[in-house]
Parts: sequence; C-alpha cells; structure tokens
Amino acid sequence: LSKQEPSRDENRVYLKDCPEISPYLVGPVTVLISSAHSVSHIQQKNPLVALGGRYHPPDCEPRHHTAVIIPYRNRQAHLNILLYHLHPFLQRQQLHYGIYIIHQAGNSTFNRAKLLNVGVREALRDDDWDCLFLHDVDLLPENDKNLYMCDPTSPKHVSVAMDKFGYRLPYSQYFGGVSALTPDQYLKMNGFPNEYWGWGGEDDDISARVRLSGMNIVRPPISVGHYKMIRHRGDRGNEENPHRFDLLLRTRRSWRLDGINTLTYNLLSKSLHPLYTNLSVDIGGDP
Ligand code: UD2
Ligand code: MN
Repeated sequence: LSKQEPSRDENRVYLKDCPEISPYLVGPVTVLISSAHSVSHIQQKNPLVALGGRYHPPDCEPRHHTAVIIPYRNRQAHLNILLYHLHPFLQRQQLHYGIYIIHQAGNSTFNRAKLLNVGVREALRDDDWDCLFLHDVDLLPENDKNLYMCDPTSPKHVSVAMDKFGYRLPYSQYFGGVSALTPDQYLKMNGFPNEYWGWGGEDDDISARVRLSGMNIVRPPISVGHYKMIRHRGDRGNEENPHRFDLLLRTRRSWRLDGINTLTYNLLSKSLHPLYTNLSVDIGGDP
C-alpha cells in the first residue's frame, strides 16, 4: 500500500505509485505509415483503453495526467493512423490520459488555435488534467522517451525534429506541431489567439505569447523529439491566411485582449468514441 493520498478515483483499488521511469519504454520506434487501421483492430490491440479514449495504468497510480487535444476536420485516415500509434505509445509511459478530437463543424475557414482553446476548456471541464498536449493529427512520435508530460516551470515545444524539416528545428522560435502546457502556463499567457483563420501564423503568435507573458520555451533533446508527418496537401478551407503577418505585428498589444478570456463557441455535441472523445463545435467564421 502507498502512503499519502487516497486514489483519485474511488472505484479503483488502492495502488502504489507508478515508478518515476516507466519500465516499458523502448526508445526509438519504427513508425510505418501503412494505410488502413480499422477502429476495431485498434480497439483489439488496446483492450485497456476505456470509452472516450481514456486510460489509467492498471497496476499503479499514475504520476501524470495528460489530455491530448487535437484540432480536427476531415482527416479520418490521419486520425486512424495517429490513434494506432499513440495509444500504445502513451500506455508505455504509464500515464493517465485522454484523447480529445476538437472537430470544427461546418465549412468556415479552419482555425487551429481557436479549436485548441475550445479543447483546453472542455478537457479541463472533463477531468483534473495537469498537462495539456496540443497535437496535430498528422504527427507521429518516433521515440517513446519523448514523455507526454509537462515541464512544471515552462511551456514545452515538443515536435523539435520532424522529418519534413530534415529532423531539425526550422527556426529558433518555432512552436508548431506538438506542444505541452500546464493549465497554469496556459492561463498565464491568456491561452491562444482566436483570430487566426486559415493556415499559418498562429503557432508564431502562441510562441510570442509565451515570451510576452514572461515565460520561456523548453524543449526535449533533438534525438528524442523525432516525429514523422504524414504527407498531405493543403486542405480546402485552410488556405494560407493572408492577414497573418499583420496579426503577428500586433501580438504584443493583442495577447491580453484576445484569448481564453474572449473565447466564445457553441458546443454542438460531445460523444464518447471507443478510442477518443469527439467534441463537435461551431466556432463561427472569418469575419
Ligand atoms: C504546420 C504546423 C502546424 C500549424 C500549421 C499552420 C508542423 C508540423 N505543423 O502544419 O502546427 O502551425 O503549420 O497553421 O509544422 N487540420 C485538420 N483539417 C484541416 C486543416 C487542418 O484537421 O482541414 C488540423 C490537423 O490537426 C493538422 C493541423 O490542423 O495537422 C495543422 O494543419 P496542416 O497539417 O495542414 O498544416 P502543416 O502541416 O503545414
Ligand atoms: Mn500537417
């Protein structure tokens, strides 16, 4: 029996804490982007994943509670590949986790950062997560020592070495792809901008918010932060945002005025799928 606090979930038996370092980690993993993984096949391979894409280690009390938040529209094939890889990956890290798909309903221009704001608010309504992982649907981690846990002191940029950039950081302030924040860090920077409609710029705005709110960016070692991006074309409804450079010039003035404190949306549905929780949301459109 463990010493301190009782288990979070009263229905669970009293377990001892998970080890500091999971014994199940293997390091680099080969990620094959073969096409079809059916939902039932992924379910069979992950029998301990509960409805809504939720997981608790069966044999110890987890030290970390991570919500994986994925902005999403019309990428079913990518989603299935991600779920196929990510569920076993996260289980090897002995995390308590949940996977949230934030689906932008309707045909308005895609808005990745606003969807992430919605995801954070809804995930924290759902459970007491201590770490928010903001995750593109098409990025597959290639090393399970890339721990899906937060840094308690600083926002973490995680996808530091992607195949599409030759496994290097494209530029020093880059914050796209996958990042991780505690709820406190997220609140301190007033969340993410809501005004970036279409492709590009929102990641640089988020990066600027980190610095403007007095924080630094930390990163895992390049060798650990390897990702494969599933090759794809630009999506209809996510054309390059022509206003992104103008918006970025204003971040210094706008970050306190636009963010989690001004977020509005209409939650159309919340449904628990076997491998993830789907939130379909009306976030309005490009004014
Ligand atoms: C880069 C960044 C990404 C973001 C974007 C600019 C990388 C690896 N990622 O991605 O984080 O900053 O530039 O906005 O550099 N999505 C959908 N449906 C759509 C459109 C987008 O689900 O119709 C989601 C999906 O999770 C996707 C993400 O938005 O992975 C980013 O869009 P992208 O993959 O088209 O952009 P990309 O690869 O240039
Ligand atoms: Mn992409």
